[in-house]
Amino acid sequence: MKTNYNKLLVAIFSIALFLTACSNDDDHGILAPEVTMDIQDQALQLSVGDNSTFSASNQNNSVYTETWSLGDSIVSNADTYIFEPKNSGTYNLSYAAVNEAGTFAYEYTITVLPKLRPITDDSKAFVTALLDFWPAPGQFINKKPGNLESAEGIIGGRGLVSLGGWGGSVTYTFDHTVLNHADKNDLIIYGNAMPTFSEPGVIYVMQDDNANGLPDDKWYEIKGSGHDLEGTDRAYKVTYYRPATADGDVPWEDNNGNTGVIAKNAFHKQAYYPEWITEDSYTISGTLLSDSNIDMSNPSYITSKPFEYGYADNTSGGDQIDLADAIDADGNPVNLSGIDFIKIQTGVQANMGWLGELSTEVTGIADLNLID
Ligand SMILES: [Ca+2]
Ligand SMILES: [Ca+2]
Ligand SMILES: [Ca+2]
Ligand SMILES: [Ca+2]
Repeated sequence: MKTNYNKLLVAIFSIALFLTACSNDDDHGILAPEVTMDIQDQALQLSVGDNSTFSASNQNNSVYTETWSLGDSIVSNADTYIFEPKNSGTYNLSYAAVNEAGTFAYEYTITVLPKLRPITDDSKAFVTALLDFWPAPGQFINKKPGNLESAEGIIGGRGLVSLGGWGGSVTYTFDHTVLNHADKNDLIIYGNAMPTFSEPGVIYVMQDDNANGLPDDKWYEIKGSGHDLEGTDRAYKVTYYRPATADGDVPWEDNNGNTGVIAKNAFHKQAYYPEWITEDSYTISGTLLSDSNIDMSNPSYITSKPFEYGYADNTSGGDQIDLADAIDADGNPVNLSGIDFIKIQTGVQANMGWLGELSTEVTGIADLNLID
């Protein structure tokens, strides 16, 4: 009897010990994270230049590891994170508090809008500053209308600048953000095209997405009607070489191995290779447009019919451009609220005999909605 009683005591003690061990294994005294977020709204909107402070508060003195992630990147392991977006876009910010006993998680979707420069009573319709003039060689280069003075001549109004052969470009800014109005054209680019003589220039636009006033953001091409034509190539490159003498033709080679020259003609005797470029060659990249509209079958009456829409120096009277036609590098449409910078680049590569090389001219660039 005594023995049985001792066995029972041992059994009871063992069970008690087992239960104690079990309960210790269960939590070690650990509490699952109980957290509240000071910003509860999970869909937020900010503008570039704004910042927002996110905080998580521990509600039960539990001990845990905290992680703030922006997309796939961990951005903080503290209880607070200051979000200062440098670019517009949609951001996913997530917070997690984790320990052995559990996880607390919270997610935000933050829409960051670009900072638009407003139109004021003083805003000018026409571009207000030249940012870059980088022509290709050509018959008008190194004199009017193909010099720096010509490029500056369309600031604030009308003038005339020629960009030289394929790839030559000029870049300007406005004193305000040119808005992309829904279902409306937004820009007008004046040139000197005639009904049977267009010299289409590709148009690129940029939003000052990081709001620093510099054109260091992304260029988007305006998709014109020549985009899908045979011969259009969005990854084209040409290298121009300084000729041995100033009166020589300017040789070029493209990234497909083709070679040619910007040929001298009798009307323009100056050097065609830009004199201010100190290197003996330079390479330009951009979009090459199809030359299928050019008809040289009658050498004394060479014609270059316009594309339907979407280019500079294309139709007489000025080319209206819809910012809704902007596409990214992959050809996908982009939804721009407005643009701050514009670049125009000679788009067709053609030697038109006695007329010389095809070269885009620009005589004015304006916000269509500020033109009376
Ligand atoms: Ca528009
Ligand atoms: Ca910028
Ligand atoms: Ca021209
Ligand atoms: Ca022209």
